[in-house]
Amino acid sequence: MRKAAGLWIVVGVFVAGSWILAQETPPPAEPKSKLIMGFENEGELAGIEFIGDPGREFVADKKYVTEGQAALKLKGKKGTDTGIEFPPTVRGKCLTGWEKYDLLVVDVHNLTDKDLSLSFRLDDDKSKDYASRARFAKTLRPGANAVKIPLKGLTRNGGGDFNVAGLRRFIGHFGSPTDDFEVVFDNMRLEKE
Ligand SMILES: [Ca+2]
Repeated sequence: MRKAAGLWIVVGVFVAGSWILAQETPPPAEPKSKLIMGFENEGELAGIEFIGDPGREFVADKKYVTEGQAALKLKGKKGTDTGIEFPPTVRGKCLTGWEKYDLLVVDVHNLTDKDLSLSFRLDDDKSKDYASRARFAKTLRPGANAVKIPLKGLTRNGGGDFNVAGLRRFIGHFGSPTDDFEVVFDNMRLEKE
């Protein structure tokens, strides 16, 4: 009887030791993907500015929703610069920690039957003019597009490294569209390759 009790004590110590070791394993690394904006409702868009006063509505159609329950449809006018601006005032909410990731990715569904040109402007803590900002442009084919902006090795328009850790402003816009257009945005996220 005493022998059996001793065995259980040994087993107990072993289990407890394993548990303690398990608790000491390092915390998991940064997740592979981090949501920046899910375009779910007006509350989530608080502080975000819209360039060109586009018509906008939330849509729940599964064809366009790639995250959560909703996506944001923007309706732009011919010849009117139209876009979404993440101003410096939202920095703590949306624009921090980007330097830990390789890509900014956003799903954009182009509802027209023509290509659309989507440009991005990024300002860091040293940006004062066009040369000291960064720019990235992407052609959207009709239908679904996953737009990817590389964050590693991003350079200023006038040369020199862009400081992603100091990101202050982020703008995605359609400059001088040749026709009225509609696009749906969803699942703006940071990703590791
Ligand atoms: Ca969503």
